[in-house]
Amino acid sequence: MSEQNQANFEAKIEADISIEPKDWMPDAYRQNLIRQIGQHAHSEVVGMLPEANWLTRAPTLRRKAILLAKIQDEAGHGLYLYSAAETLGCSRQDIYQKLLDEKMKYSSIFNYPTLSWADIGVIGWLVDGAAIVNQVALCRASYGPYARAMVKICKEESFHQRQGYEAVMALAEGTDEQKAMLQDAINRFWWPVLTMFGPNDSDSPHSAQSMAWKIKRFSNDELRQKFVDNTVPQVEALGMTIPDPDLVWDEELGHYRFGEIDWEEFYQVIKGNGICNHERLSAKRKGWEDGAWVREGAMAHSRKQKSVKTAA
Ligand code: FAQ
Repeated sequence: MSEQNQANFEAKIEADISIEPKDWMPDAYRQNLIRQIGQHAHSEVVGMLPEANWLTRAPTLRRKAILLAKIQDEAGHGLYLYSAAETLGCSRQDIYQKLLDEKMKYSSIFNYPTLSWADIGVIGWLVDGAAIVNQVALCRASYGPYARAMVKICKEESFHQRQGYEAVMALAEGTDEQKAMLQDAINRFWWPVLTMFGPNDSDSPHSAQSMAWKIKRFSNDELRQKFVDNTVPQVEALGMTIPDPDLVWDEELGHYRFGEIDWEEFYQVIKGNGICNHERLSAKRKGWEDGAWVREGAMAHSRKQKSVKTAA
């Protein structure tokens, strides 16, 4: 039976037929998805914090309304992804607790501070921009609920990316101080954004299996290269520069070649030693504790609804 199950599963993967929650799947496939989707969900909700830092200081009411809506969208992405993870049999509370206990990761990028208003435009443009490059590929992930969640998320992320670019365009066309503020934000975010795609393929323990299972359709390095190729012309169009002296267009390759990423910094950040790791997790722990009464109220309401239904 188990051999037959394995063979059916492999045949579906081979034929690009999505795996659905009630289908048989190898436990390692299930656990790998819980890991990736869970970390992805955590990234969405931790990612709300750096942007929230500027909500009360947005330069105009219009910018504030846009930022508020964007942050709300990220919460929604977290919800879709926690729901997708739950279809694999894990509990949302359990994986969220693992985030709070530092047993599950979230994207390294959100451990960098947002020091100026330009950082908010740069997050929309570059961070959401990198997220889309990665996530468009995930719309074809072999696990149905993950792939379907990604379709809606990608639509919203691409709107976020455009609003980010519109915000940085305003700075690029502004005063010398605004231009300098934008350049400084690009200088600080460029390298950390490149690490969003994960370690180089040769150092990525999960990639080979995830690609064989068609969870990942492209490798970390392939997606990183795609992002660089897409983004360099956008930086140039703004009249800004990229903080990489080794960046060069390679006519033969048809790609930009870029300098060495500081992987030591990346591993320090994902180990918990980044600039804002402590602050981000403290904020999430406080949110969890402060929100206890809401959860209790919601559970009491749902218990009451059930008992009314049973009585009727
Ligand atoms: N940060 O073997 P691999 C967003 C970990 S959403 C932290 O290559 P994999 C939207 C990795 O988990 C951004 N950890 O792993 C937004 C693994 O650790 P583990 C999030 C990282 O899974 C915008 C270990 O290193 N997007 O930004 C990172 O095959 C604005 C070995 O790595 C997603 O999560 C990292 N950068 O490939 C929200 C997309 N990179 O589990 C708010 C879905 C690697 O063994 C505001 N995820 N690690 O302890 C993926 O596509 C993949 O999980 C990768 C990593 C590509 C991130």
